[in-house]
Amino acid sequence: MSDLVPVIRSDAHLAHTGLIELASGVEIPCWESPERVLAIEAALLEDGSFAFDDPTEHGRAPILAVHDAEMVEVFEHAWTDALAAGATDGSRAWLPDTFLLAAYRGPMPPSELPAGRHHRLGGYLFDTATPIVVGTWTAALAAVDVALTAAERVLGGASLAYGLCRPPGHHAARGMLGGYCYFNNAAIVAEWLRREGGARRVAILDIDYHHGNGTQQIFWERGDVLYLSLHADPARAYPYFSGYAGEQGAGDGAQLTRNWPLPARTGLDAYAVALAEALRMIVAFAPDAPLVISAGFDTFKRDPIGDLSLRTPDYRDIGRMIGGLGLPMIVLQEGGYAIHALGANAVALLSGLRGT
Ligand code: SP5
Ligand code: ZN
Repeated sequence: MSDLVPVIRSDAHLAHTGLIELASGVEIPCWESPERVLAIEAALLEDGSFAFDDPTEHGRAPILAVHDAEMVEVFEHAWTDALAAGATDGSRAWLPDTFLLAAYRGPMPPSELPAGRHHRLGGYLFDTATPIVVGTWTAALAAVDVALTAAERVLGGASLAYGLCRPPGHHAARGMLGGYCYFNNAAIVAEWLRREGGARRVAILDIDYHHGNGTQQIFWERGDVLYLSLHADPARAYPYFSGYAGEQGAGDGAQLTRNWPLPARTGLDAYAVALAEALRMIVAFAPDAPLVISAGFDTFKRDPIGDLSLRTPDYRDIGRMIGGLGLPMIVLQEGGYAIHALGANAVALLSGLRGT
């Protein structure tokens, strides 16, 4: 218990910074910023219970096990194609102006595609908050390596490891980017635990404020991966189109997806009731792999884009509840935008998880 908790982090994310996002049609600074990770690193360092390490490279295979190969290729080349076409001078992030919805084609068969992969990107993005700049691809690759290296630490014997991923991942689906997410770090780890880690059953617990639509979609029909998410009710909160209680998986995955949509201003008491239900489902599922935790601190009372009411000490209680399962844990950073409190919230959650 006095062992230092491994924290895997990388500087690659520093070159991923999008400048602006659109909120209700208004241009505002991106909430998802490099300062988020810097704040968490500073607090963990100050706390002294953590051992920092850089990730090792895992290549593309673990990404392609989860994501559509064409999406990956379009994402990789969107920035350089935009530059080559003169569509950007490089000073601002690239965002497509046109999005290919399923309804675009109607009865028409698939046709030709635009030459530039920056335009093709409109076939893979579901919102306007996922900008591409020169450092985005490298940062997204590094976030996957951060997550997989954290997973390796746990398979190697650590009871808990923290992957300080940035960009986050849980909104990225098999063939779709969005919600500040490019590669689904948690889904990639879960799939990697199955394929490379010898696991037969993997559970993912998502405690970000937002529904992890990407993770849910990827494992919707999977009998070997349990996906549980506590989040703001999508009837009022992003991503709006998934995360309702009736969504419970299908086929082999029937009953292996479960959502707890929460009302505004939910505090620890009601949160803990939902969490206890989720933990009981994890026990019943009996994973034979480390628990994968998608951890967001946008559930914090003062988060600028959230409306739940968790306070800093609550994260320690939540951590204690989850840690009480006695499973090894891979914690992956998702959202959280109250920069002044992110560090304390991360320290509180991780301390609770390790039982202190
Ligand atoms: C990883 C993650 O947390 N992604 C979240 C993406 C949310 N993007 C859209 C947010 C819309 C926020 N509306 C805020 C109203 C604030 N008063
Ligand atoms: Zn979030």
